[in-house]
Amino acid sequence: MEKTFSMIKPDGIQRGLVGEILQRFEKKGIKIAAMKFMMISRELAEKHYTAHKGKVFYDDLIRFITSSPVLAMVFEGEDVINIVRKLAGATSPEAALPGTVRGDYSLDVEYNLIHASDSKESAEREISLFFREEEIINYELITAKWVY
Ligand code: RTP
Ligand code: MG
Repeated sequence: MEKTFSMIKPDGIQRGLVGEILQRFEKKGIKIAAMKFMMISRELAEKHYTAHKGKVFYDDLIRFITSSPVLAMVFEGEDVINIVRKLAGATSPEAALPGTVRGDYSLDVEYNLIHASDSKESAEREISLFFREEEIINYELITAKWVY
């Protein structure tokens, strides 16, 4: 089973979309392995978005992600990295398809509600940035045998 890092961004919290977004992942059958409601420090934001340092949107992105709480999460499942990216939707609002979180609820390339790791390497890096090992819960999801 694969793990991925995902996060409901400040706009998702402020717009009251936490339940709506989480429900999509739960209904899909994806297992929640960890969850933390938190403020992101500037230091953590810079580490998380290090790949974007120097881009025109970088300063705005750091300001946005540290402006209000986020819900950081670890999801677990088969091919879950790709699947969570698909459910999140494309970055730009005109490309994000209906049925995805961004396609259904976002009109902005920056305020796009959700983050999802884009590769196995990113997932491992981001999980370890946000969670200590003991915060990732290893348990049996009894519905799993009906999902897989
Ligand atoms: P994420 O990392 O948050 O899952 O989003 P992503 O892979 O779809 O997009 P990425 O290229 O990694 O960009 C990270 C986040 O930066 C903001 N952004 N703003 N103003 C802009 O042109 C712009 N481009 C990207 C978005 O919040 C994006 O999710
Ligand atoms: Mg990204």
